[in-house]
Amino acid sequence: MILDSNNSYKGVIDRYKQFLPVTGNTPRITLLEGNTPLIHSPVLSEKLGSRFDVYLKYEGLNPTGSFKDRGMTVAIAKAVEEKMKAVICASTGNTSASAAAYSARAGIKCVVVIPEGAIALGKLAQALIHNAKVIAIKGNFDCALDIVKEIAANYAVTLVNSINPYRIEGQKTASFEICDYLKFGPNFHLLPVGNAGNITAYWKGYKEYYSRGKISCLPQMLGFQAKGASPIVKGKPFKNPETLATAIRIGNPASWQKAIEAREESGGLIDSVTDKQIVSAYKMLAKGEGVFVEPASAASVAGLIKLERKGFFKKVKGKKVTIVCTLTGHGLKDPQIAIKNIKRPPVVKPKIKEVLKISGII
Ligand code: AN7
Repeated sequence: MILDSNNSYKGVIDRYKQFLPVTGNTPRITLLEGNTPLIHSPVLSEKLGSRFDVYLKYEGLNPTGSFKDRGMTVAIAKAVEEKMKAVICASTGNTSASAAAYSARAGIKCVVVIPEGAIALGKLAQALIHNAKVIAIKGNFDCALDIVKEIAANYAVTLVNSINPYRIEGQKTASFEICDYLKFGPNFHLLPVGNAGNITAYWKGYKEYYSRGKISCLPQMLGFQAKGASPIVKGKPFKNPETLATAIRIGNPASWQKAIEAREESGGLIDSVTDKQIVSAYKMLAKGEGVFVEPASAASVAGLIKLERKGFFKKVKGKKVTIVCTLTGHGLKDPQIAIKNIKRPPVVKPKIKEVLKISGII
């Protein structure tokens, strides 16, 4: 925890103001987002071998349970500074939850357009309880994004999807935190890719720290799409993207070109992982590391395991190799997926003997 002289943490705008497009006039609309833990992963580090240290950047611990809050605090603060009274976004869920919460905090109107039936329950609940105007369309995320872009271009409402540059500015603070914590830049950074805003933001953050001399090595950016929604990997938009990781069910990413730039400039890659690989990593994180994430978030770890199996890391030089996987959202966002992947608990008579018999204690 980073504290100021009053022993209080004040959120990402305050902590990284010299790197952000904010002034003294920018309102601090914050829920104390950021400052998330970088958790060492013994299981994954061991899997890769003694030269490797794998860390998990657990973004599920942000106020609304996803990394979106870092960008939203800046986007909403700027909208308020610019005297806007309403914001709008399309969303696969987390953007809407974050936009709704920060709009409630700012006292402005929030409109969200979502693909009907394709949003995890927890996220929908968040948007609704924060009093956003939630509109479901009979279409997918890409279609919803087209609609809100058009509305924002013609009416007095600010678009808060990651096309909004303030979103990217806020989200780059995750890279800063990682470097500040490690005291150097990691060698590899893995993360899920949906609309490709986050990979754009992380890469921008790393480059800024590098150019200011805060780190002396830039990571290779390794992004992972779900196989059924992998337009960047395939080199063409997907008309009907499909994956159980609904957060990244996106067929035509807005920051496509920026993701390609991050890949090329960093010497990294963008690959895909199957739903099966995602679920396997999702369960492994929960069971092996005690870290509960939503399925889309597990794409980074699924990607790590896929690359490890292909021998990718064996070819990496260096005595010490540091790898960071971003876990973008909390597991409680999507309780239905969790329930689908576990055995229902047994029901027994309320007797000590009965409980002991199946408890595994004796
Ligand atoms: C948990 O909420 O696009 O590549 O509308 O919720 O920056 O899009 C969410 C994306 C990864 C992908 N993990 O990030 C939305 C939305 C989680 C996410 C992504 C999302 P980007």
